[in-house]
Amino acid sequence: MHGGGNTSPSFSSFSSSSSSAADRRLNALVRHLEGSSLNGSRSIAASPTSGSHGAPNSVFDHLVRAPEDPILGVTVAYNKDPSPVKLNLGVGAYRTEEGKPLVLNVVRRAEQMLVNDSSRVKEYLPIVGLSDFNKLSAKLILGADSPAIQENRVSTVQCLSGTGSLRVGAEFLARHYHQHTIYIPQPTWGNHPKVFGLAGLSVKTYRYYDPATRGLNFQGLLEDLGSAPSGAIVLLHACAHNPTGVDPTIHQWEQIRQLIRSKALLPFFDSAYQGFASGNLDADAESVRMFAKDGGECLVAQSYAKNMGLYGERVGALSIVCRSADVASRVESQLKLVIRPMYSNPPIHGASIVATILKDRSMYQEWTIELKAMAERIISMRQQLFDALRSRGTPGDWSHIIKQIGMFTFTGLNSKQVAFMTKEYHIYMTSDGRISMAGLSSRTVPHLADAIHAAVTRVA
Ligand code: KET
Repeated sequence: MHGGGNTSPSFSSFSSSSSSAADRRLNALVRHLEGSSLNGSRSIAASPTSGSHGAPNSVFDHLVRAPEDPILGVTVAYNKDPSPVKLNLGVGAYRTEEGKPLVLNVVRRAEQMLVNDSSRVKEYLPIVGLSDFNKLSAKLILGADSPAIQENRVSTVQCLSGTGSLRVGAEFLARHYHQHTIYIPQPTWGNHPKVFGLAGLSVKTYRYYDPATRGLNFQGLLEDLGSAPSGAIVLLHACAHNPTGVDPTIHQWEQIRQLIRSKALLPFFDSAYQGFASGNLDADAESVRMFAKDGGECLVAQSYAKNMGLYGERVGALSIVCRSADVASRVESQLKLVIRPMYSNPPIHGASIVATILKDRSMYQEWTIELKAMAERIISMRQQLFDALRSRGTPGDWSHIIKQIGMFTFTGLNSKQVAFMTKEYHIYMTSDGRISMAGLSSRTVPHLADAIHAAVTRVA
């Protein structure tokens, strides 16, 4: 137990990393690896002297091939398929109507400005990253008028996109927060349990999605968070829940907030899709802002992968909203100790692009217009797919396609139907039936609708 036995969720006292934290981390790692061994990613060590196929012995001879990642592995399989009609609806990455990746005009413009500025150098950034980027990122998610920002109660560090921000936040909590249980929604983004488990947190789930209604299981959510131990960490998707596309209403968010605060749970927001749910950056940040405004503490991991199309630049931020400026500055000092031995300091290019755009009024404006266009194209794909299934008379109620929001539709197709669609129609998607609407276009909707129709009529 850290924090001098303090059981309230506050960061007011710290101890340096102790052996018990290290033990927990190691145990979590072992548990994770053992769990994976069921899928064949770990095997019993073979005798180092027993060579096979006449090749010299390797100290890695005992390794079996690990399975591909459930999401990124879909792209690997897609790339191997020679079919001209193949369609990748696996990873959540935006494509144009022509099926091409999109670099936003405003991003090109910012990059051009950066390249033309010969005063720019390639020195290391500070451990916490680019200062302008951090301030602007906090403002983007918490709002320009955020009291927490005005009172200097927010500590923000630049991290390696959303994933890196979650991991740094998780490592920080495992070292310095008194509760090590994190509740994640069921289902959630497949990487969440691994990120938190490997950081040394103990992962539990709360009910979130109701397959019967294809909507939110609000009662189940309230019950599960209501029976969570005081102080437990709660992972919340800020908007555009992945994979379900189901978000609480504002009224439901308010009830969740009250429950979380009344039980002194610690909210950890994952904001990977700000602007993608509604097309409006402020509306999509409303859930986070409700929590930041009430004076309580929370963590927020932000990603610019989707909303600025900066996937491969790995640019994101972790903000920790604290009770006081003094706590926030101590939090930051400890975040530096998490980051320095992990990757020392973050890369400069992506964060410079973001800062250039966020600090210039006209570039910011241009970004919001391009972002809205992406969100609207996704929304129009929902309507087109829904209409296409209706016109085919595909059995079932497909209204969830137009009700869900964000990048994904959680179709309700089972893993056999998904496998059938991949085999017969060369359509690639995750086995849980999630499709990335951002990978679809008017040209490919009929092919997808044919495949779904065949799957639900021919495969149980
Ligand atoms: N959180 C959520 C909810 C999320 O869907 C993703 C990415 C991330 C964080 C991390 O994104 P980053 O690129 O680290 O900023 N999701 C898509 C890509 C992936 O799996 O890596 C996806 O679900 O397809």
